[in-house]
Amino acid sequence: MAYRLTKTLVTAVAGLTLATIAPAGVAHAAPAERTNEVPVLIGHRGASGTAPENTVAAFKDGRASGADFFEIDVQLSSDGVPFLFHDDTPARTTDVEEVFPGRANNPVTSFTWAELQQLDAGSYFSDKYVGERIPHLDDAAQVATTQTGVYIEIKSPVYSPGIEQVVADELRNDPTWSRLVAAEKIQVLSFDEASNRRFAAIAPEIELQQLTGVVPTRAVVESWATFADSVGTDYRVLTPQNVADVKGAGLILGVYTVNSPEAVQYSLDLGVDAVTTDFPIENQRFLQGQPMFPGAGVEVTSSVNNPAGDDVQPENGEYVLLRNTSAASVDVSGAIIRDAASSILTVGDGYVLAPGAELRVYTGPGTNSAQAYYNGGSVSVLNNGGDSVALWIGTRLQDVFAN
Ligand SMILES: [Ca+2]
Ligand SMILES: [Ca+2]
Ligand SMILES: [Ca+2]
Ligand SMILES: [Ca+2]
Repeated sequence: MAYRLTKTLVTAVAGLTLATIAPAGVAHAAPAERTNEVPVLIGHRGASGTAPENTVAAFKDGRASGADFFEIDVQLSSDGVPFLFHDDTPARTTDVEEVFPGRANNPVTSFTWAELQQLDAGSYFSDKYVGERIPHLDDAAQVATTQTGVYIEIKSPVYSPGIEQVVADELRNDPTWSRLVAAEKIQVLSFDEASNRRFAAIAPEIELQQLTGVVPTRAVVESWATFADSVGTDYRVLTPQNVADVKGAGLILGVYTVNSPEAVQYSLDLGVDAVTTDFPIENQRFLQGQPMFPGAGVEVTSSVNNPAGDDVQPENGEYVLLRNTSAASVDVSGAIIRDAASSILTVGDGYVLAPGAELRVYTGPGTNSAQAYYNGGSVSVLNNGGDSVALWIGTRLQDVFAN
């Protein structure tokens, strides 16, 4: 199947030059000066770095970014309603334990639509989003525009039998969706190859993406080209050979979940066509050569995810390093460090960083000092396989770091 959505790759400002940035987190080549090519930009789960994932609030952040798409995850309720939710259970991102005690670790697809509507899907992120509901599939179409379309991931289709037909019918028969299809602003994705093949048979007119944690052999990639238009994969393990294999098979290449500007630049230098990020607002600024974090004074300069020995241990466990890179003192008391899974570290009271001062923020226990604050936790927060962390002081996003 030929790729029909050639973008968008030419919408950038002519002569655009990205700011040179220091490599951090991942080893990569010096940033290239970019000309007028920008990648397709996609907001992950809407914009899950700045709003609760897979909610209308996150879709609105995705739209506000001006990105090319925002991404959603669709599943079927026990009574067959397509709803938007990432995890297989409601435990992490809803108040299910209060509303339906004992059901937190049940499959989210075992709930009826009416039950799902009783859950709060926003308060896990912050009090600002109390009352956000789990959306219906159609809610995404209501927010999307012909500028910012929708990547529809069919999530865990084995638990949502028949979902391919449900999605295909919506895209064809609901005018709010079909106008987006006509504008080439819809793409359907899945990690599940059998589901993708079913979808391609039902709706060959829709752009289709095969997701994969690791790009397989060239022969397998070429077999995907018989039903898919693009491949989406993890930038952290992507190799130049993978890039050559995907492009050699005639497929467009996208990567996830690319949160820091350094990681975006790294991906572009590898030659990817599309970048999915939890922070579309900030990374759109980056791609346009604008300051990503205007007014920010404190940066995340390092993250030690997997120290020698236990990751969470007294005094010397995993930590995130902050530095005041501004010319003024900054009060970081109450600052929040949020990782990609929305796990949170905080900074205690009384921490004011002088210009140039650093602070290590630990997950585990220890004795607080001017240079170290300990959260006293007993469970690792920072994913050893690579994570991203966002630093918030009050409502201002200060920095995003990925390793
Ligand atoms: Ca997804
Ligand atoms: Ca509909
Ligand atoms: Ca370790
Ligand atoms: Ca860790």
